Formats: sequence, structure tokens, C-alpha cells
Amino acid sequence: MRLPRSILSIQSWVAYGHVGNAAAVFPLQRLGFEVWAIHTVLFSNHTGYGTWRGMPLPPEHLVEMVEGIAERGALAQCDAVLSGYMGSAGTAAAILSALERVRAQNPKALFCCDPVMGDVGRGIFVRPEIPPVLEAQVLPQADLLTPNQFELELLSGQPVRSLEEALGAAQKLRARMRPGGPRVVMVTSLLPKDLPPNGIETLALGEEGAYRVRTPYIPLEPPRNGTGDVIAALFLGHYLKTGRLVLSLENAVAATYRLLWLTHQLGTREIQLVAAQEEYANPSQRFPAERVA
Ligand code: PXL
Repeated sequence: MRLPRSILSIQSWVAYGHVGNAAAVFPLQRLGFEVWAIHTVLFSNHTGYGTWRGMPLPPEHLVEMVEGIAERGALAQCDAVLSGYMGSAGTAAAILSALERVRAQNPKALFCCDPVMGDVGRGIFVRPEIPPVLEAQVLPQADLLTPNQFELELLSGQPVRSLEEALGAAQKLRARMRPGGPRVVMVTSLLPKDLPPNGIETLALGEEGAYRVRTPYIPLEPPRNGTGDVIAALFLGHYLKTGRLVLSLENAVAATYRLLWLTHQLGTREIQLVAAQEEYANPSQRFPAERVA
């Protein structure tokens, strides 16, 4: 039996509910990965409730956690680094330094960046220093990038009103990702105005071409925090397992759809991350990808 692969995931932690590492770690473990979770904040709950308790951890803490893992001689076994919401420019710098240390030990390690900045309807919800740092420093290191429609517009600097515009903007981003890497982009939560509103699109592109998957739109109000963290983690996990863009897209989309379906059925404010566990490896419903370019 082959040793499990390992993913270094640097994200928020919440005690109650599921965002950040509290959303990404379990699905990845359920897919068979070892997850080395470094927490950027320790909060009682996600910020969608309006109030929370706890604290951000200083960037030096992140650096120290990586140092400790390096002292175990483990960084050469790290297959990927996963990042999400960044509280400050200091967090971004610490993530980039962790990535540099991992790549020095394993040049094949992939970096999956979820460029969390905001959402359609909500606007930007990160500190103003974050978008320029993501664009100038993080994007050029990324192998996998998972923006939503809003983040795609922000990073590409162009409006995304149609599937075609989404494709053009995502292709533009590909060109700015790490040279020599697979340069894979998955765009989530696409609601292009040129398509009927009863469905939601996910688009993925890489060397293999561009593909879209359409699933029914599940009317969850407010949109459930942590959903983007889960789909990014699943996409990375399936990509590491298979190396195949289309399969990774289909698996990540199907599992996330089932997770939201279950959440809607049970009517909870938090995503049903644990109850949906069977869906991560073997989704009970599938949606075929269609080639678009
Ligand atoms: O899902 C991104 C995220 C990350 N970290 C914290 C959050 C959220 C979303 O609500 O509150 C602390």
C-alpha cells in the first residue's frame, strides 16, 4: 500500500461550524490525505454571524509551525500547499515563505490558492491590502486557482457577464500563474446573465482545455459560509489523486452540490460537512462536464 499523500493547509480555524480549515480538513482526510493544518485565526465561529470571539494568530506563529514540521524532516513529503482566506498581508507573506520552504524540499509540490476576496452581492470583505498582494505576489506562484465569479472579475480586471467572458478572463489569469506549473483555474459560483437562472456553473480550464458543469441552483439564504473552502479542497484533492482536470471538476462539483442539498434539506445555518461524508469520495449524483474550448 502506498503512503497517503500530504497537504499543508493554511487557513482559519473555527470551534463551531465549518469554514477554513474546519471546512477543508475533513473532506481531504475522507479522501485519504494526511492534512497538516496550520491555523491563521482561532475563532469561536465564522464571521457570517456578525459577532465572534477569539483571535487572529500572528504570522510568526505560522512560520514557527512550518519550522517545527521542517524539523521533523517532513517537508519533502508535502505534496501540496492549500491557502484560503487571508486576514492580513503578514499572513500572505507567511504562506509564501511556507511555500518556498516546501518547494525547496519538493519542487513538484502544487500550490492551490483560493483567492478569497469577496462575492457577488457582498462585495469585497477582506482588508484593502489583500487584493494587491494576491494579484502581485500570490497569483504568480499558484498552480491551481479557484476564484468565484466576483474574484475572477477583480483579478482579471474585466466584467464577467457571460460564460464566454468568464472563459476569457480565466484564460488571462492562467497566463499569470506559475510558469512550468499546470496552471489550472476553476471558477465557482458562476451565474452568467446569458444563461437561465435555475442553474449554477462551475468552469475549469487547464492544458486539457476548458470544461463547464451545470448543477441546479439551491436557494440557500444567506449563502453558506465555507462552501468555497470545501470545493477548493475537494478540487485539489481529486486533482492530486487523478491528475485529471475533468474528473476533478466533476467530482468536486458533485460532492459540493450534494453537501448543499443535504444542508438545504436539514435547514441548518452551517454546512452539513460531516453528514455529507460519503459524498466526498463517491458522490451519489453526478453532473457531466461539457467541453467549451
Ligand atoms: O470561508 C472563508 C472564511 C474564512 N475564515 C473565516 C470566515 C470565513 C467565512 O465566513 O469567517 C474566519
